[in-house]
Amino acid sequence: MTNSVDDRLDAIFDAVLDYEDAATERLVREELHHGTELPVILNDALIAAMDEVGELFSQGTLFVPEMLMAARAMKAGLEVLRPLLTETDAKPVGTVVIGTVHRDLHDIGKNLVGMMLEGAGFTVVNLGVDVPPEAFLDAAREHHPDVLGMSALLTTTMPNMGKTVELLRKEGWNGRIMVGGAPVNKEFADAIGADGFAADAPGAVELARRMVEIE
Ligand code: B1M
Repeated sequence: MTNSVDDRLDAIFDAVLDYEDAATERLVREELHHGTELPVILNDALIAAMDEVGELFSQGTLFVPEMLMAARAMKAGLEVLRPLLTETDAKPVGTVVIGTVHRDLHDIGKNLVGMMLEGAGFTVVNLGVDVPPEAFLDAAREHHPDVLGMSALLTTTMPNMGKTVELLRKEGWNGRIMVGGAPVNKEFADAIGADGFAADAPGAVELARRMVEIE
């Protein structure tokens, strides 16, 4: 008997919540072989599992070590999808420097944004996590990106986006600045003087494309 696609997506969701790296990786691989669309696996299983983890953390039924283990399982699944997300025959369209802001260690969403940008033909320089404003400035000077992207997942680290924009502009860097991450919104982006906000990875690709076109 073959399980339905919903059952199989539930199994991936459960594997992340059971912190099973190997099972998550295997089930995602099998799901691709079943022909399930990549965004469905991503949104309905992997990201849905991380949302559930966040919910359980808020309720106090799951703690930081578990959150970390779930993130590791999610990353194992994401690695299976990486080649499909990054493969492209598009001509190079521009360069994006991307990083998670100072004092913030969340990188799953930022990495996903990076992968999708690569898939859309952008050259991506990924600075990692906990990136201080000065390091963004150094990277802007070194790589001359068309777009500089910042990610923040904590309300306490969002102000570091503003500090980075301030430093970049004070030092005369005039490229486009894009921000994103769960607590960030358009009003915040406008308030700190960023050029744009994207709510998710496909939105970030669309925004980066627009930013390159209007340069
Ligand atoms: Co953290 N954490 N965490 N955590 N964590 C959240 C963010 C939280 C919402 C959980 C909760 O309370 N429900 C909460 C933040 C509350 C707040 O400030 N509003 C929280 C907290 C409190 C903390 C700690 C402070 C906990 C503690 O120590 N007491 C601590 C802080 C550490 C630090 O950063 N200094 C902490 C630690 C961690 C781990 C390290 C254990 C781990 C991260 C591991 C890793 O990333 N390598 C972790 C995790 C996994 C989460 C949750 C559960 C999942 C995040 C995630 O990966 N989501 C998260 C709860 C949640 O988000 N539901 C939570 C999946 C990912 C695909 O989505 O990152 O939103 P997301 O990215 C999306 C969009 O936001 C957007 O596109 C992506 C794809 O669609 N996007 C961009 C992201 N960046 C973008 C950039 C762009 C454009 C779009 O342009 C440049």
